[in-house]
Amino acid sequence: MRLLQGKTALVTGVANRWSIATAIARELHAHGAQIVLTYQGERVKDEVEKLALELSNALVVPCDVSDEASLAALNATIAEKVGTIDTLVHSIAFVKKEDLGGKVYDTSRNGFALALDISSYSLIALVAHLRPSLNDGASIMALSYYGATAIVPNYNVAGIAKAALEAIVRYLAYDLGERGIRVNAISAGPIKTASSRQVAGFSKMIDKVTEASPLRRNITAEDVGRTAVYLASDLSAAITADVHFVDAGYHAMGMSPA
Ligand code: 0WD
Repeated sequence: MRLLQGKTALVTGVANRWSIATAIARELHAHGAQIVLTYQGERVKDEVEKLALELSNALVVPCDVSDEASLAALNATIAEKVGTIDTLVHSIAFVKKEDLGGKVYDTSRNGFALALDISSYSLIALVAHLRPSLNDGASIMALSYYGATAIVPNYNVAGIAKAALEAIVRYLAYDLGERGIRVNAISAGPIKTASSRQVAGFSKMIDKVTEASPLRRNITAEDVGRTAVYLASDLSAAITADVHFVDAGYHAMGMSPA
């Protein structure tokens, strides 16, 4: 069944083939969605264009979420080239490497502001600019992590930024609910990507989930992609303001097995 036939999905955050956004774009496309990809800068443009070719020549648009002019230009390009969108995927985060380890009390004011700006405020900024291009009944989703609500050593300011992101998801869900627009977070288990490798001790986190989760396995980016299909589709029409865990159940464990 092509759940997303006739829908258009804008997917941010593709940096390379390991990006979670890459798997999400592939799964949305496999279920019939027309895809629009954004890329942050020239550094990743080639990789994103390569992916676009695989996805029925997806439209590729530059977008740096820290730049208001870039966000305004994205909305103008959407309006001109595809009209409106039904799905918006926020798969963006940035934290300085020195803030992904050590002590939270050593986080600089500037490092904190940068992390919250790119990883959290960016969802508000995207919605503010793309609001005219979002169809009523659209679905918005943002990628989060368990470190938003529980202590995950070394995740530090990234966890604080995810806590803000999850709160933003709830408030946007309220604001946009009057148009039937849904806003949810996917809280994904640990997946090896360019960003996650920056977290000190990251591979141990994967081992931990594999050993201690109810399903006794870790998750893949494809697991996240398929959840994104569900959240983008009408199957999840009554689900909003939610944080949906795709972590093999790890978040529900109160204690590791002996
Ligand atoms: O274990 C993981 N990998 C998890 C990731 C577990 C749970 C959640 N997540 C989240 C991340 O925090 C992020 O929100 O998933 C999202 C995607 O992360 P990813 O796929 O793990 O990482 P990556 O492939 O690096 O994509 C993140 C991208 C950036 O990549 P690079 O590597 O170039 O920093 O976010 C984008 C950029 O493409 N990005 C921006 N996009 C627009 N404007 C900006 C910006 N200013 N800054 C970063």
